[in-house]
Amino acid sequence: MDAATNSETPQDTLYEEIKSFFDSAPPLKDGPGISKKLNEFIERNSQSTGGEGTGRVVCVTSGGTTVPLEKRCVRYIDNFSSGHRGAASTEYFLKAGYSVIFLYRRGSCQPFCRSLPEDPLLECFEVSKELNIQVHQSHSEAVKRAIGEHCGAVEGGLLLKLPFTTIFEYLQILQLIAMSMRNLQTRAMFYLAAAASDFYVPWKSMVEHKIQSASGPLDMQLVQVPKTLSVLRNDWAPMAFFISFKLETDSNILLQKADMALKKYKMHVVVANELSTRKEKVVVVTSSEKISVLRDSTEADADIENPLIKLLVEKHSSYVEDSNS
Ligand code: 9Z3
Repeated sequence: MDAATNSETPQDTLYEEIKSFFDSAPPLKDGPGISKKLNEFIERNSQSTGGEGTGRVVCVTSGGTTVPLEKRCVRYIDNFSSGHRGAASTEYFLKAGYSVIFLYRRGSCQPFCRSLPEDPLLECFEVSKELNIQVHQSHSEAVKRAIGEHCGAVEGGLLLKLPFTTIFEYLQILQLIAMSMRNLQTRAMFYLAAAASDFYVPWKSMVEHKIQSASGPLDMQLVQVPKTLSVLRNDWAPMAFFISFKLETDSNILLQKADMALKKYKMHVVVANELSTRKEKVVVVTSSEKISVLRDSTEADADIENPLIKLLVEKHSSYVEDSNS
């Protein structure tokens, strides 16, 4: 071992792992086009016009990342996330006056579509005898509202939607978003609800073609995805307000793990949720308190993201005020 290796800190090792992850990742399709959209979006939305949320931009990540097993990908590892949390939260952030960059898994739940049936095109529309297409009476209010609110947000320039599929695309786009949001300083927020893979197959050690089953049992090693949250927080957007999520299936370790994440990654808030109850209850963990947020179970249509986003907007406001004083 030489002297340089001996003096390497865990931080140096992390930077090397992250550099190697990005260097070996397949090039992002249309990176310059995405950066252009981001810069225009931030330019348009960074002026504060007085209201509480205005001039603030939140990056909401949503849905699960895939881990390809082959370069010409036939098979991949995936996870359960539906993207419901991210889509619903986006709607409430928009209502609170924020502009939203919605970084979502292709095909996952979309803002303003939650009240529509699973296959809106086939279930909401009907073809008349004269071959005109019209909205089915029973869905007309929901369709009008969804289209109206969605168009209002996208055409009004308040919602920018960027899709990803793989863990590579997710982290590459997240880096571009963070860079574009730097000048917003404390008015930038990251709300990291996506379920990002912990393990992956590095691109350089990935086979080109479909893995053959005739070769017997599959024996492959996955390596850990470098802890990008740490560089996102400390280097890419050091002034932003950070909210990450901690998901567990064992409720006995959930709060302890959320506390650990809060300290390790210097998050401002960690939202702790358990898989089976995630739509009913979450715990908002900060360095000074743990607040349970519950869905209003007396109302059939109520969702937990409504009170959750109200609370998080308050926390962000205090953060902005404290850093101004
Ligand atoms: C979450 O915990 C989200 O709340 C859910 C939402 C993914 C559970 P759905 O998309 O579910 O509405 O179906 N997201 C973060 C999950 C995660 O992977 N967190 C990492 C961890 O727990 C830390 S970044 O270790």
